[in-house]
Amino acid sequence: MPVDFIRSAANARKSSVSLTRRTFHPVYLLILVALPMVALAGCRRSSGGVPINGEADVAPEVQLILEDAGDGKPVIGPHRVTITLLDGDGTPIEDAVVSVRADMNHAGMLPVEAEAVHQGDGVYSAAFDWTMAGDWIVTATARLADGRVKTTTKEISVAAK
Ligand SMILES: [Cu+2]
Repeated sequence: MPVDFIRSAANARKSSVSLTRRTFHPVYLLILVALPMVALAGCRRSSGGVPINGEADVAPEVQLILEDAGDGKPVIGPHRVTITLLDGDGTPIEDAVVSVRADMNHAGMLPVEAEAVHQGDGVYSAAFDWTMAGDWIVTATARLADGRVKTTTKEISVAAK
């Protein structure tokens, strides 16, 4: 009986040791895998895709065309995007307040924000600086004269100089 007890205690000890050994490694692996995922999730939440300033698109008939104003090869530094606003029958909307925000697709970056200026014929232009090479999510938000909001996002890849 005492021998059995000692044996089973020894076995229990053995198995708990091997258990710790077995769980030790995967836990670290899990942390290694989970950390970047958490960082990515935080980044997605803080960057584009969804209405960035919490404003939903409530003007489905309005067309908002967001374009890179350059030669299609944006590089780090000063930059412009063009926003064209048309109503349901294609008439330019000239009295909207249009703002642009750009977030990088990774965490830890400050967004870049700019107000767009109307150039005529429903075309608005916004100037800002790309502060880093990489993938940016640009959100254009137009507040229409009737108070409704039209918003869209576009991904723009910026190269180093
Ligand atoms: Cu960045």
